[in-house]
Amino acid sequence: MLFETISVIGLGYIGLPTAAMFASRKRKVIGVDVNRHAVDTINKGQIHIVEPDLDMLVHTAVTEGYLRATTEPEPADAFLIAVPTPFLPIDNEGDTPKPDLQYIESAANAIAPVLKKGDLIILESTSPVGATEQMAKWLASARVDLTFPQTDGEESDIRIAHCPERVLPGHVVRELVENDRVIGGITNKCSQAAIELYETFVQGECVITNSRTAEMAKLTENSCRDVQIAFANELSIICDKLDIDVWELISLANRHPRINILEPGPGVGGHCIAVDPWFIVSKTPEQAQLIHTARKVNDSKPHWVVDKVKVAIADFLQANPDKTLKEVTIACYGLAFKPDIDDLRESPALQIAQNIAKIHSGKTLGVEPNVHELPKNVEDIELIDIEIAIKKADIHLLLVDHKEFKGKNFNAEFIVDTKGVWGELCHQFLT
Ligand code: SAJ
Repeated sequence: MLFETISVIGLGYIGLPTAAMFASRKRKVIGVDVNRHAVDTINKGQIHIVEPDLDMLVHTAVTEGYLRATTEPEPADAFLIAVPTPFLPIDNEGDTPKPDLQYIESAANAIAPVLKKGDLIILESTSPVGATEQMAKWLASARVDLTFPQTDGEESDIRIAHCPERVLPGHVVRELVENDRVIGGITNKCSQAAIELYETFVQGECVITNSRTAEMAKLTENSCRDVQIAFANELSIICDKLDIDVWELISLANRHPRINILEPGPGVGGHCIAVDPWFIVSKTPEQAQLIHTARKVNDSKPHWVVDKVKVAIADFLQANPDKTLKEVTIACYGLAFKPDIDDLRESPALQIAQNIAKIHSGKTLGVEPNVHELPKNVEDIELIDIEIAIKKADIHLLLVDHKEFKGKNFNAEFIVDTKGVWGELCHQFLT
């Protein structure tokens, strides 16, 4: 079987690099997205997202004629669905977030009319267990003239598999090629077809399982990381109480040959680690106790940091009785959701800076070397250069360990350091 034409539905952080990767192997790729701006940008050979090396890849793919974007699905031999799986709106504070499969359903309904016998459909979106089977049902009810693997097994007209993406933002282009892939076909032939497709560019091993295990594997990876970060975050709170430097503690414990504690921080952000564990919790609330608790620990960390800033403000005012609260300036260093990226979405650092700006009557400054301007809805935070912040601020709050902040040597009395970057310089060292 040769996949001459491959269609990628959803041209975001996963879909676009994947489409470009197939195109780089001289496959005809049709990218589909409902976002007209994204489609127009890609067709000009440009990109609408930030990811190292992707601009060149897309530019070459488009100018050589292997990649084209459109808003309407067209016939293809394989369809990869890489659309978001966000939460449904939450009614009450404290409710367990539940996954929203509407984008998968829309994608299934959009491609159904152009499907033909022999086509392969792969769901790449991170999904709750059972989502691939659900998608297969949506497709089957939209195309009663075709047979599907959930009912007709190996003899079906259409092949379906779940092959979750597992690439790290910032390293997507390399990891797409190098990482092993979990291949969860609804039948064995579905898995074999998916392997044939991925072998176009994947150098890692393609390992076969069923679709439900593949879904759970992806959720497990991100939940495992979330639980481990929660452990580090909890340690940082315990150490603060016991007057112990958590960074020194972790580096000592990590000298044990079987211990590898991750880093504490201001909380867990991004669109994956802070989201995916809820897909397990919402499905098995009674059983997923540890995973649920980890989510709560990580979600509570930004509030803890804000409380630490309140203490620092009180300490500052006590040491400077001539100053009023309104005259206290706080600088927040780093607003992205992790180091050395420009992505502000679901960022605990930005959440903390915004909360401080809301409760603090003085100035809140933001230093984010990776962005030129803040989103319009971010009010009350003045984006400024690091040197000016160092000079102007009374309280220095380090939220992200961007490379620009490391080794920055300045003398300040009131530092709240959530990443242990300025630890040695701090008079007031908080974790
Ligand atoms: N973080 C810490 N301490 C750490 C490591 C991370 O606080 O020791 C924080 C980061 O600052 C960030 C958050 O966790 O706010 C998530 O960052 P990350 O680098 O751990 O992960 P993501 O969200 O960029 O990408 C993850 C990856 N999953 C795993 O490493 C298991 C990636 O491989 C997945 O493909 C991606 O989620 C995804 O799309 O699901």
